[in-house]
Amino acid sequence: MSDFVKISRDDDIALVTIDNRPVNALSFHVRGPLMQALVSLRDDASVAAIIIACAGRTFIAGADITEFGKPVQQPDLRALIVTLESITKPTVAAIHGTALGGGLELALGCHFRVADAGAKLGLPEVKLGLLPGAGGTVRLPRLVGAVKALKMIVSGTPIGATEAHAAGLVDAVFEGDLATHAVNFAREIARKGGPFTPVRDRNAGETNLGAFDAEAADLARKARGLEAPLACAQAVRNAVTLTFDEALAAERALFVKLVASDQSRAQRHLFFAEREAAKIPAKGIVKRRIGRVGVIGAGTMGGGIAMAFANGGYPVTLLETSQEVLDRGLGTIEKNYAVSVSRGSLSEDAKRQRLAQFKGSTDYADLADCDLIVEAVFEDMAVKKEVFGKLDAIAKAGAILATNTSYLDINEIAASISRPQDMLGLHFFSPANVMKLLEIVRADKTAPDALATVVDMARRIGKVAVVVGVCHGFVGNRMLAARGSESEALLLEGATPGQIDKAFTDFGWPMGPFQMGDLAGLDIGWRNRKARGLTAAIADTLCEQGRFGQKTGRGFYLYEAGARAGVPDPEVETLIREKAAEKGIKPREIGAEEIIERTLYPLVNEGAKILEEKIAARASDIDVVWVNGYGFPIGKGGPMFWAGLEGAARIIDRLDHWHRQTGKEVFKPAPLLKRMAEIGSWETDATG
Ligand code: T1G
Repeated sequence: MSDFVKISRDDDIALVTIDNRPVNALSFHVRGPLMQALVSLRDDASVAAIIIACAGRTFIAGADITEFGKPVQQPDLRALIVTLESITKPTVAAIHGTALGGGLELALGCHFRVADAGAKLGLPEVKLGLLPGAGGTVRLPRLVGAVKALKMIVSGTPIGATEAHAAGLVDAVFEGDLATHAVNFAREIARKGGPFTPVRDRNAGETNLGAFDAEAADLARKARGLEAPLACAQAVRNAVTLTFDEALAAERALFVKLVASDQSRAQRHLFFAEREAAKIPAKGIVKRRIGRVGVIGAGTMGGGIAMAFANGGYPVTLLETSQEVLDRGLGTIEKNYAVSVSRGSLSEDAKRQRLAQFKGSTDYADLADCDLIVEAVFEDMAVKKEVFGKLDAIAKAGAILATNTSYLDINEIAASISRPQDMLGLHFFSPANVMKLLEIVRADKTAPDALATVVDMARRIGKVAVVVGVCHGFVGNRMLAARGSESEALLLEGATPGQIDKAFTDFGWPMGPFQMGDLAGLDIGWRNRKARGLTAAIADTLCEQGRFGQKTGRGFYLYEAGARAGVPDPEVETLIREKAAEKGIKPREIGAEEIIERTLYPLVNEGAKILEEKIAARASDIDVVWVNGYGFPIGKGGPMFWAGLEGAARIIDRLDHWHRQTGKEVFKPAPLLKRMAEIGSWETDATG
């Protein structure tokens, strides 16, 4: 056999074990030996049943994503499943960990599936801009029905073993030694005798196509320009309206189209980019232990951060200046968990467990046993320095001291304490208990072990971590400022908030900049501008009128009776026209293309500058920031990946045009952007 596929026997039961760590992906070097094993066991009369299992922490997690876009090496996964289904003796997949994508599709080629109680099963290909390409869209409906299959495949969300058993996807669920249970299960099945019906020959049952199509239409509305969800729905519909072979052929055609698409390349880029972002030099570094976490500030950010840590299993000491403010903060946290319980996303028991993680205090001394302390106090340098002065006095040796500042100079704060090596930034995004992105800000003197410790911690609390350097706004907010630098000019020159927002939503953003401003609160930007002596004629006037957005019922849009979606406000449009007239600007028609050029091209350009300054280590890190922190459309892979799709030369040409028109620095093409146009890569060092 091979190092990757081994056969063992328990008398007449054959156990095929795949061992391709870390996730048993069905790489080429697995598929060949697996095919040989299946053929030999199929033809071996002494074998009564065949079990397919995996070594290590999980069953097969899918096809090998690194092989996409390269010539397919035979046998491919589909050929393996055809061979598997030609076997008349009983075949059983023994699933632990996560059976995903091609892994679950292989299991669907078996007559039976048994699972460890903690196992998860899913077809997440849609998250890679694909659909299950080895029969998953045709076989899964035959076990769980068309609508359940539709939901599983279009969402890409795995289900647990118990749910899978109830749905008919697995035939038995076991606790304990799965291999032994699987052998006993297989022996019993073989004893009872066949024939054993392959999944392909089973019936998907009655499908109410009206209900199916309604469900598919609802899912399509959420696709926001992504092709894969629509293809998934079509493939599942084919499974219950065409013959098996016709549906399989149609699935293949859809897969071939998707795998070559820019959207799938973008989403596969993001899959690896997120994992790459968490890789920092760790050789010889011993991470510090984080037992208890202290959070200073129980407001919106502090409360959300405290919840993020409690959700990740850390005990939290939450500190506020007074009992009244502390109680209010803890009350909000309890309310947030209660909402999750009412929505069914959290059990009562889990809510109790998480609340039990919290200890409230108004005394800094109570933070003395914390291994990590995060402050989320008012964004003011003097206030931050006062807080860190107190922490410097009471925190235990080796405790990591983190600031949640979104743009203040962390090096300046670090210079004010005796232990700058223990200091760094943890820039959470609001709501901190929900948003995936965590910018980990490495200050000049941050110790490598402190950095490695918090990168590891980020994974435990379910965050997507990106290590960034110190500058105003780090990566995300600095680029956001560049993206928004022309917003007022576009309004004054004739574009309405609705037209600008529509250009963004048509591009694939969940919402445009004015909708986002109204949602977050226009007063936040107003406060930032005042702190930095900046002005914005229209936005400042709106704030002076108390129009802060949704929370005041009026911002750039009007929100009737607390509606979430705003409607255009004639008063705002009059204000814009008045301000334009004051500046002698004659309004004109502004198209979506110009809006994108004057917002997203500066965004890319600022990213190039950030790379030049080594504030971000990789272009893909910037993509991870923007997709996970700001809703950049995943089908475009993030601003830096999208620049490759758009064409760096075109971006430079248009930036030059707007630079000539406006003289603004944000339009001056960065040298690295010009290099990207020449070599087609963002690599900043000579090694490329
Ligand atoms: N192919 C190649 N490498 C993979 C991989 C895969 N399918 N899955 C993970 N890796 C690498 C990953 O890059 C990382 O590498 C290491 O394994 C550990 O991963 C035909 C077309 C299984 C839930 O989409 O969701 O089948 O950084 O850090 O957090 O229809 O990995 O160590 O060098 O994520 O414990 C469908 C993708 C493929 C599942 C484990 N399957 N993987 O999470 O570890 S397409 C998927 C995951 C397909 C068929 C279609 C997760 C995980 P490195 P990790 P983890």
